[in-house]
Amino acid sequence: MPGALFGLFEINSDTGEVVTTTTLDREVQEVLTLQVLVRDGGAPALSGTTTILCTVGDENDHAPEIIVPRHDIEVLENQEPGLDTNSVDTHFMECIQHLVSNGNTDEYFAINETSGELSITRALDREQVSNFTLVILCSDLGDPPRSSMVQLQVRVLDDNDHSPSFSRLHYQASVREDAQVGTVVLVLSAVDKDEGLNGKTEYSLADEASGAFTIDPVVGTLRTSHILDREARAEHTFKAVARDCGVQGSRSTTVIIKVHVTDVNDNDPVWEQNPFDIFLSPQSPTNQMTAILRASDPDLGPNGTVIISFAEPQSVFSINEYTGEIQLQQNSASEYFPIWLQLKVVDQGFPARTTTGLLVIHMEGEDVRISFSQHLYNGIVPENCEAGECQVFCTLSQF
Ligand SMILES: [Ca+2]
Ligand SMILES: [Ca+2]
Ligand SMILES: [Ca+2]
Ligand SMILES: [Ca+2]
Repeated sequence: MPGALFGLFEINSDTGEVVTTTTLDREVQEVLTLQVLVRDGGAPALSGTTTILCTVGDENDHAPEIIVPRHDIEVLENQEPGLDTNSVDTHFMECIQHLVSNGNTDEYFAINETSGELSITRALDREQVSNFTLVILCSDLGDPPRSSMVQLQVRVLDDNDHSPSFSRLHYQASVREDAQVGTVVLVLSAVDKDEGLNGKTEYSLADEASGAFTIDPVVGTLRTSHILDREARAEHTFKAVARDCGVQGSRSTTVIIKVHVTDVNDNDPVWEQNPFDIFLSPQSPTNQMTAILRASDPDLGPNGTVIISFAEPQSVFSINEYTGEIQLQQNSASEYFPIWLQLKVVDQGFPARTTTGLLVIHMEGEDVRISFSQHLYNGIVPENCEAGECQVFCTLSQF
């Protein structure tokens, strides 16, 4: 009979079979009420009515709908497990089961099967895994079961849990003592695995009281900051510090640096005594040591090894070039005393440096007289010097 549901059903007028003419939706109307009229063929026709209650059976035709507050989640690393990271809030969640179906690297996450509450199973380590793409599967228990999926991006926020790490346990380097100011001695490198400022390293020096070295705070280049002097200090030991820029408390690492200053031949040999006087008597024996000349050189190795000799070859005296021993070689009766002999001492550096000296040999009973202590005096007088302003001193000796 005509009604609200007219058109949804039709009836076979011979057999009385009622069939649907369209698809029914339980979620629109669960119970349908039909009025059916039956009439015979007599005259007058007799009729009757009846009511059919048609219940639309449930079919699991809706997948669960998932609503999440946000798809991007941020979690700080090193947080204790049990702290909720987020809840997957669901709708139409009758008998819904939740499951992390994908992206759960190393099983860092767990989801409450019924409530959908997502949590971490242990502390996250950003330096190990910094991002997760979790796929959450929500299923109902219908027949057949239906499910929906949602994708969550989890970004692990950095905690400053790493100190800068130098590439070596300690550093050693050598630098020439005549290196120009600013010479690169070493380039330090420290790595900090953290992110952003937590991983940004700055370098500085500690216990470097001499001020001979500086370090570039950004790139770690260690340079000389003034002229070095091996003879004053042959080795410098100090520390370098790499500190991160963590805002919530920085972390640092210290490393020992040893810098060896290598020698340069920058010192002339020095006589222990100059001029050097020897006093002979007519009985002085030949071929025996009469005196020892000494000279030293503060440089290292060959640069500081000295060889002593006469400036000009001469026959009356000999000199051992290594020990400085002077010997009378022949009878000196015919000589005029005192005798002045130019000496030289040469180091073994390259190039070698030379210092001259004077040996004065006296004979017992020689005339006492006043003489200049040196044969040759060197003086430097600046140009444009006013008269009487510049002086050169010559010393006299009395014998
Ligand atoms: Ca750090
Ligand atoms: Ca970290
Ligand atoms: Ca020297
Ligand atoms: Ca030197």
